[in-house]
Amino acid sequence: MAIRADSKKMRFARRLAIALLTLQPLLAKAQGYTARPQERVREALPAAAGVASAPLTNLPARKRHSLNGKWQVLVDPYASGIGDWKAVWKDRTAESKTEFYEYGFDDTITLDVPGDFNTQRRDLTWLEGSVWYRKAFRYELGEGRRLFVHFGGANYRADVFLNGKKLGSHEGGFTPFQFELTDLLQDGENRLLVHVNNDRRKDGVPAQGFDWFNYGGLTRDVDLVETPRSYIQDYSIQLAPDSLQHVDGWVKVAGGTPRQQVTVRVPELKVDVRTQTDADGYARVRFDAQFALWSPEQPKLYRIEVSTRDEALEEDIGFRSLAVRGDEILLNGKPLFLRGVNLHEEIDGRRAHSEADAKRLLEQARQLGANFVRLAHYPHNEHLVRLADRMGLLLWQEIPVYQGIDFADAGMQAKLETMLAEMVGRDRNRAAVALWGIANETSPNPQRDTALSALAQHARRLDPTRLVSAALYAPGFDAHTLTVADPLVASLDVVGVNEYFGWYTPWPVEPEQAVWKPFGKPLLISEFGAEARYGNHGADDVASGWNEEFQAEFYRKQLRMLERIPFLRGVVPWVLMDFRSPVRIHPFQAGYNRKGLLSERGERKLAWQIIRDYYVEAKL
Ligand code: GCB
Repeated sequence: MAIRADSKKMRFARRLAIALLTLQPLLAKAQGYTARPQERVREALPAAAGVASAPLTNLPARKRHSLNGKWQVLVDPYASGIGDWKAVWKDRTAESKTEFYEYGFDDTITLDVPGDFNTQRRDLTWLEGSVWYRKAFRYELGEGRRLFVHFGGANYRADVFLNGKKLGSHEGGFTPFQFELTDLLQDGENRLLVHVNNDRRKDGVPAQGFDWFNYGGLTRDVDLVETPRSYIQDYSIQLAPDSLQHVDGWVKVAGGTPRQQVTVRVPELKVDVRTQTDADGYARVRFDAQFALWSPEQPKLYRIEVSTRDEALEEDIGFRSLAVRGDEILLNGKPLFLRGVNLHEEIDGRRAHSEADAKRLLEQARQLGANFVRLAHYPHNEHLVRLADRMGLLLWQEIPVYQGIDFADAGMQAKLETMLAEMVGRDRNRAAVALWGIANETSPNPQRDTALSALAQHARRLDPTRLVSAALYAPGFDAHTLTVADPLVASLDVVGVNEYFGWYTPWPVEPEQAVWKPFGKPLLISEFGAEARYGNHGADDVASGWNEEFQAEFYRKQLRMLERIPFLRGVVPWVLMDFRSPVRIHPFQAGYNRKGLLSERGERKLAWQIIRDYYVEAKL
């Protein structure tokens, strides 16, 4: 943290006072919230994309002070402290003899951040309600510097306060957000208070019914991030669509004047580009280079330097191209088959959150022979995505548009677009991310069709360099023919289909006889799977036995069908590991969805080998 001499601090305070006096008429208009609203951004040049809050990109390269660690907490199951009655957010202590407040923080109840609250204290296991988190910190901010508090994710809704003043709220459990603290910092101690609520909501994304554990709390890293007055907010340094050597990107500089000089360098390739910001703070970046292209076989990353007069950031970025040609997916111009696996962000019966967690999970995927991981059913933490970049694992990343979304809700479209922008904004420079998933198992109807086709367009505006997909419900059977009739197919680049023939749906014909009707686009089987409890053995044709033999046979049969689909471009078994789900109430399930190829402890079921052989030996 910056420690400054007092005289400098006083000069700064004086200047600030003068600035505040000048700004008074404007400030008087700002009611209630004193924090600066998030900068509104255009996500891509030159497209007229929507607007969204824009957390700083590339946190690892910034001057940061981590707020991870123990936070004091107050458990508030009925969210009684959020209104004016208890007003926990005012964070008061009694000062007169007659005063008292029905809340208080001390060090006897604390929780680790990052981490879900449900698994850290027994009494919080089933909590779907509110927890107040409090952290005190001191920060000496130098003259001309800015400070932000950045949250990697808080499930589901967060209201953030500093020293009793509201900074703002954020909805959505899996994407980053931030608030500026610059003008609100106090000398000495500052108190950050976060009200996190994980109620399942009818208008939520996901909505009220979902097949995973609703881990609540400050589940991801929290950082104070310091920047200069004018700072690099975000950038996209990516190959132009359909090009293997031309970069067409942009850098967004916030808080500065137009025509600022921006430099982008790739020292290894002797690239040195100088460009200028426009009136909106965007500088376009174009150059050609002979890249060693990123691929799962060769996940080459280049050190990129982005700088202005005030700031210099470095980041490792891979360059690769993704495209669709007819029903093929092309990586760097060559046809690609995705040997995938689905993954939940869970490990050791808790929400995964660290790089070490990510490493354990992705290593398992690699041992299976996968080159592709579908991050179900929400954006996973940034550590994992960055690691996938280095390991050479392609990713499908999706927003939690899961069964039961209320597309009729008036605020829904804006919510979906914001979530999508937050996900894309965080990971737009990650070579690993190949597909943006916009939905999983939503039933066609006019409202949903309109909403999701608009969302697909929004994804393309936000990021023209990746492919847009969604996981659709299983096709219908007519005699031997399977037809994917969902109108959303028209809006997607790659069509994901979840099918559970042989588990939820009986096989209407023998797998070899099933004929999939082509629809002119690449097909991924984005889910297929059956349950088995690890170590449980029995007949391979009795589903209710929950045994490994049944699960293995399920996959053998499935592969007999899948091998016969000419336009199949990838398979993604459901799921890598057993995961917690309160809707799984059979004694053999015991609160776990048991469709894992591995148990929750990483033990290999028989089905693991079936998929591994298919991936490794068949050399697809
Ligand atoms: C699905 C869902 C997934 C479930 C899975 C299951 O279709 O997309 O979230 O967990 O089926 O096991 O039922």
